[in-house]
Formats: sequence, structure tokens, C-alpha cells
Amino acid sequence: DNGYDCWLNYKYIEEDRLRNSYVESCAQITVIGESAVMQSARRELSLALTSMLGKAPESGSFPVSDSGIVAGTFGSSPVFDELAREYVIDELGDEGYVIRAMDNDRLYLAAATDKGVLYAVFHFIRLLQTGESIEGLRVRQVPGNGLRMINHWDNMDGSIERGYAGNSIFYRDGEFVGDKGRIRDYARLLASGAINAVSINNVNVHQQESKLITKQFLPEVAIVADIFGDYGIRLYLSVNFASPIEIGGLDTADPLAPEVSEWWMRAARDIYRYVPDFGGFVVKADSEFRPGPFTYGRNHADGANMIADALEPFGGEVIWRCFVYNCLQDWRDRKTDRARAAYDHFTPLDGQFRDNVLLQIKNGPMDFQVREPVSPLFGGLKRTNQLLELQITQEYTGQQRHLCYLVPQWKEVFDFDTHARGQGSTVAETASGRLFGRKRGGIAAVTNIGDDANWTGHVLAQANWYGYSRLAWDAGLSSEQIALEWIRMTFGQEPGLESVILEMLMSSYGIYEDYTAPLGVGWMVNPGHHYGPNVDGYEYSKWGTYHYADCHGLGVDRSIRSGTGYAGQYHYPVAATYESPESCPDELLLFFHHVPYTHMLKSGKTVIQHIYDTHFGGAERAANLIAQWDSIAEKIDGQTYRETRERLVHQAEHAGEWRDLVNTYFYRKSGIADELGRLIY
Ligand code: BDP
Repeated sequence: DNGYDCWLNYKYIEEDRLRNSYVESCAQITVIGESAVMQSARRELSLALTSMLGKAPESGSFPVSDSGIVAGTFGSSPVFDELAREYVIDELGDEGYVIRAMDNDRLYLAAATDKGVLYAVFHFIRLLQTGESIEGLRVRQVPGNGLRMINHWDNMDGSIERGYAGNSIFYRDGEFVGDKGRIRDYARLLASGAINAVSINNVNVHQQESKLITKQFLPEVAIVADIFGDYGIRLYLSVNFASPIEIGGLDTADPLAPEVSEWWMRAARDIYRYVPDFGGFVVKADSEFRPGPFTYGRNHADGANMIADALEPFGGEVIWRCFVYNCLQDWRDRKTDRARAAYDHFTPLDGQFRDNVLLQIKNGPMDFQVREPVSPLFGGLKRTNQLLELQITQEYTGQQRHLCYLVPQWKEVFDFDTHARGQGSTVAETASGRLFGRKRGGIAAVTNIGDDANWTGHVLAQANWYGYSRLAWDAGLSSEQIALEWIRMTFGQEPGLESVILEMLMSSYGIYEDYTAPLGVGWMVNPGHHYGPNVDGYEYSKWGTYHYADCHGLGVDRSIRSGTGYAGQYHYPVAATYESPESCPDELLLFFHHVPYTHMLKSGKTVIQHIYDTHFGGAERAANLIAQWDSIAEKIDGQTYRETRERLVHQAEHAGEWRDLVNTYFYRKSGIADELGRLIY
């Protein structure tokens, strides 16, 4: 077992009682409808039941029999009429669905659209994989987010920016791959988590990828879009803001120049001719050396709206990234603050963006560190569509060589209360659009997959991919529940194994945080590739990522009173909580404040002792993951066991390196010894 099928490996259900309880209801399936999406649903249901129950279900005939599974859209057949009377179909929307056992012996999987039926099918399969009872089923599901997107940072040469699991599944040597079978398998995995949008090229759009929107590549883009379309997923492309110059032969990309907007309109027309259901563009502009409207003295609303107008007639949208900051700042000036940048750029433009623009906002104000506060743009923007951006690929969280289950981190982001409209104004509410009554909204994340046999390098990193899609659908699910589902679906239902993997996953984020940069200060990594400890790696460069450690203390003063004022970008009472070191939560203390090493944390420890304790403790717990994994060796397929173990061994060693480097550094700076005498000199 090389992990290729991930959580859809449909293991035979060994336990007779459980299997028999399913067999009766699942002996026959009738899937009504012939669209590509419906065929995907039929194929999946049949495959899953055949493998899990050991017997292919009969295909239902017409008239539909009184028992078995009936799947289809309301209105497609009178068999759904009785069920339809019980629901307000409009409220289910385009993607909601119901799963219902009715008084007769039928089990209904129904929705308003084919896509909803496909989601119902995957949901039903999940119930069987996780050993749930299907007696008297009564499920009604509507997604919490309209847009549930995956971003790829794939380049056409086959490499992946910040990819840690092999090369691109889309491209090789400047072209699309010939055999697209793997893309189809990928679409199926995405659809099982109800992902409905995917962008397939790097936000840093180089020369070759700029041409994806030209006739040279559009025929192949169309093939890939169709594959995703079969699974209800819309395809998006990242574009270069300077495309009119780069590939269009114009001498400007000024958003207010008529020839530029005409160029984009022509480009949009071409694209939709090939890909009628094209989703739209993702744009990284004026960020990390990418071109943008600033070059022409225009703002980001000018830029985004001009492109949005070109896509609007075809139903496309612009996903405009807010990762805009000066990456050439002066590190000696403590008043400039990269954390402030996105809010400072975008809040003055609130309300000026077209309806088909969504601003894509990274979860934190910096860049996917293990711990950051939530971006104040959530709650700061009130009249603009938003999309929360997360990073599944573990750029700063161990690059898929360290175990780091990120769902708990994402849960904290979703649950964060911005107080934008009083208590309860969580990020889940703002990003989805619900809080301010916006129609568009949702969530996007940078994928962690590549062409490694098991997709993610570290098999256990598949849990992040799966978990992301589950949270995108329902941010109310708990990290434990998601982990448990994933474990059962991936490894089968085996109580001894379940508790160990659950414990490993659930502790992993805390462990990683403990042995890396402390108390929210972030960075301390090797520049460029961002792997491994280097406390001063970014300290004297222009990227705006500092800890300001000296012999007295460390941390960044972002208070309103004496610092960069960043804390003031939050609503009351959040701003007040962050403003003072007394009320600021420990885990973010050094993000918001510069304090002496002897500053007392709420935990009752000094900052310096906290650093020592967490680094000794974190590295020890990392080492212990190996023993935990070994304790279930017998219960795991050999290849998975070995490959994962190798990574855990590496992690343990590397965590030791982090511990020693960070502790030594701060001992030398502070001159304060570890209370427990663990430092060796
Ligand atoms: C950073 C990555 C960089 C990306 C950038 C982005 O280091 O490779 O291009 O984010 O999000 O995290 O645009």
C-alpha cells in the first residue's frame, strides 16, 4: 500500500455485524441522471460499496424499486416528491444535500443539483468507512463557505514553489503532462471533500505560465478543466498583472489605459471560448517583485476592477491577493512594520471593489508562521468579498518532514472573534460573507500535494489536506473529529491504532511550536528555503521579519502607545487585549511586545525559562513520536510504517537541533541560566 488512494481506499469491512447492517440497504443503487457529475457519483458509489461490502450492488431499474439507495436531484423523478415536501429546496442551494432513510425501505441521497448529489454520495460513503450506523438516517448539509478552493503553486517546468512532495501533477518541461489520469484521481479526492475550485499554477507567474491564457495552451487547459468539471470543480488560473506587456505586446499594463482593459476583454473572450465554465483569475500584484497597479500610480481597486470587468460577462471572478507589503524595508527603523501593510493598503479601498472580486487574505498578517495573530483585515473589511487563505503545504511548519497536523491552528483562525459587529463576529462568519451579508466568500489554501506516490510525502500530512476540505465545508467540526474520520478512512477501524494516531496528530502542532520560534515571534528559520533553525537568519535583512533580541530582551513592540501601532488595527476589545503585555495572551506576547527576558508570563514562568522549557520539552516529545508510532507497527502496512518512521526519526534529530540552537542563542544573549541546569557549557 503506497498511500495513493488516501482516505478513499475503501477497505473491506471485516466485522460481519457491521457489514451486514449495511448490506441490506445498499444491495441496490439507482442513480438518476446522466451528466458527467452524476456518472462520477454512480461510479463512486458502486466502487465503494463493492469494495467495502464485498459484493457489487445491483443497478436499479425503472420503475425504481422500493428498497435500496436512490440518488438524484429533486424534480428529476417523482420518487423524490415525497422527500421534497419536507425541505425548502432553495435553502439547500447549489451544493447542499439530504440523506434520508424513509419509512419505506429506500435510502435517499438527494439535492437540488448534480453536484449536491455527488457530495451526498461521498458523505454517505464516509459514514460506512467510519462505521456509523445508517439506520434512520436524517442528514441535511449546507456548506459554510461558498467558495472552497485549492491553490497550486505549480510551475510549468514541473517544479512546485514550496512543494515538499515531488513535482507537479500538471506539468513537465514547460508543457502539460500527457497522461492526465493522475489529475482525474486528484479531482476525485478533492470532490470527496467537496472542494469546488482549483487554481493550477503558481501565483508567481513566470514567462511560460503567462501563456496559459493564450491559444497555445488553452486547448489543454480545457481538457484539464473538463476533468475537474466531472467532479463539480471549477478551474482558475493565476495571471501576471503585466500580461498585456509580457504576452500582449503592449507597452503598458496601466489598469486605466483603454488598450489594457480591451486586451483583458479579448483574453477573457478567448478563454471562455475554450473553457465555458472557467472560474477566473488569481492575482498576486505589487508583492515580492511582482508587477501591479502601483507601477502606474493606481491602487488595487483600479487593478482588480479592470480585470473583473473583463470576466464579468462570462460569470468569472477575480481573486486578488492581499499579501502586499514592502519586501525591501529598512530593518533599522522600528516604526515600519510589515504586519501593518495589508490592512493599510486595503481598508481604505473597502467598498470600492466589484461584486466579482474577492480579496484573498492570509490567515495572519505576516506569512504562515506557526503562530501569528489573525489578520485584522477580517473584520476590518466590511463591504468587500473575502477569501481566507491558509497554507496546507508546510513551508514554515516542517516541510512535510516534521509531523504537524494543522487543523487545530486553522480552527483557532476560524473561531477568532474580530468583534467587528460585536461578539460572535468570528472569522468563519466574516470570510464566508455571512457577517456582512455578502454573497461571495469562502476559503482557499495552498495545497501540499505533488507527484510523490502518496501525494503528500509524509503520509500523515494527508490529514491536513483532508482536514482542510472538511473545515472549508463546516468550520464547526472539531479537530479531533476530523482526525478521527481521517484515521478511520485511511487506516480502517482499529481502536488500538486509532487512539495512538489521534494522540500523535493532536499533539503535533503544539510540539512543533514548542521547539521552534517562541511566543509568536516567528521566523528564526534559514532564509530562502525556510527549513531549519537560524535565529538571526532574517534579522538583518530587508524582509521585515525581526525578533529584535538583544541582551535585555526580545520581541516586536506593535502596541499603539510605544510601538508600530499594529495592535490598533483590531476592533475593541481585541485591540486593548493585545495592547498591553499584561493582557496579551502568552502565545502571542513576542509578536506584540518587546519584553525583558525576566518578564513574567501568565503561566507563571519567565520568558527565558519558557523558552528553555518548551524547547527541551518539545524536542523530547518529538522524539517520543517514534515510540508511539512503533507501538502500532503491527497494525500498519509495512511501507507506510517505514516511510513515516524515517521522517519521524529525522524530525526527532532536527527538533534537537532547533532546541540546541535556540536555547544556546538565548542563553548567550541573556546570560540567564536554565533553572533546571539542562544547558551544557
Ligand atoms: C510565501 C512564500 C513564497 C510565496 C508567497 C506568496 O515563501 O514562496 O510566493 O508566500 O504567498 O510564504 O505569494
